[in-house]
Amino acid sequence: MSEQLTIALSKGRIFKETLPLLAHAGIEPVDDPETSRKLILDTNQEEVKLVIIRASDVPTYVQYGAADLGVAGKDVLMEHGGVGLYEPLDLRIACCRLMVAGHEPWSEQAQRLRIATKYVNSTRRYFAGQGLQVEIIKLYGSMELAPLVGLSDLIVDVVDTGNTLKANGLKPLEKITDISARLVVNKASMKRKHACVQSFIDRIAEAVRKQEAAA
Ligand code: PRT
Ligand code: MG
Repeated sequence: MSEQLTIALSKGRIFKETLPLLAHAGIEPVDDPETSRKLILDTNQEEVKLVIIRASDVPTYVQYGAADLGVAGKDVLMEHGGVGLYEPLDLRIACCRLMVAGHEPWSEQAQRLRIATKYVNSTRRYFAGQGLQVEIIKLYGSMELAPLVGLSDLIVDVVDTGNTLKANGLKPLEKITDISARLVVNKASMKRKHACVQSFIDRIAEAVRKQEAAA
């Protein structure tokens, strides 16, 4: 690899679960983003840098070419819309489900449902597909609180173990879709740095296959 490659990642589960895949591709960060305040991390490969940003900002950085590649949840990508991005690889990490949750199943005769979520586009699309016009209340976090305080009838959020729903007296009601993290690539980088980007994708794909085989 000789070309400069910038990879956008978010802290937390995406970073943790992407590390072994990067390691398989021979890339190891020099700093730990959980303890370092640096937003650009060097790696053992001089030409590879990691930029550490909010999960929901990853598609935007890659779309505008501020990063050549990135790792983002399918939930985030569905909201972003995928403009300017290729999505060549399902990394099969950070798996969860996008779900409708609430106290009780909703009935058809209920008045216009109020749904709290940060996934406004996916929520509108899903309920429109059910022939339901709903009122969507955009939140940025702690969606589980909304039905408890009467802000909404339902929520749409990602669920892993379901423990957070349970702890707040909510039930998973309907699965909208399965979610996992995807590798995304800036369309211009895919052309301009083709050999380098393709070789990175191939090595990560092999790492995913090995990880799957070992699971
Ligand atoms: O935290 P920040 O606002 O910066 O962004 P973020 O919350 O989107 O980032 P992060 O790191 O929490 O999640 C990154 C990606 O991981 C998401 O976009 C999903 O694709 C994926 N993922 C996988 C999850 C979960 N599992 C998950 N459980 N994202 C969030 N959660 C939340 C869930 O909503 C619940 O509130 O974690 C909580 C615990 O889940 P349970 O069901 O195990 O209790
Ligand atoms: Mg979070």
